[in-house]
Amino acid sequence: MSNRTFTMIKPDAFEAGHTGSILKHIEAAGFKIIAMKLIRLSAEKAGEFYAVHKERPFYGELVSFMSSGPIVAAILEKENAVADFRALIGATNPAQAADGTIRKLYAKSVGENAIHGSDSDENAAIEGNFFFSAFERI
Ligand code: FUP
Repeated sequence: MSNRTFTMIKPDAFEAGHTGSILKHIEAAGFKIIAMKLIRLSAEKAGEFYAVHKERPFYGELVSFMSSGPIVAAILEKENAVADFRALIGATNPAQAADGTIRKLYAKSVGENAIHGSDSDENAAIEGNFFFSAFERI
């Protein structure tokens, strides 16, 4: 059972002023913040982060959206973190996200869907390491 996951509050949610509300949801669900930073990704860095989607038709839009404004990146800790966090954020497409999930509450569309959550323990570690060095986490 995993105990850490990685998240990003995406440019749409940050720009709309939902950062505080989203962090409140995350903490209320029992996740502890282990590391956190506010940054803006370059297109190059966003492309690197989403390299797994390189061949997908939405890759260009995804890279330009994710580098369009600031994001909040964080490592979160909780028992069963990866699966529980995926449940908390809801389906990729907010139209299909369950009531009360972060995407249902704050996401605009499948492309601009407010928040990221790692989909496996392996990716949680890779993604956390992409943003944070050892001295940046507690
Ligand atoms: P998720 O794991 O829920 O973030 O979803 P995916 O890994 O499948 O997709 C990563 C990101 O690509 C999504 F957050 C938004 C973008 N995307 C699209 O823009 N269009 C799609 O059809 C699917 C994903």
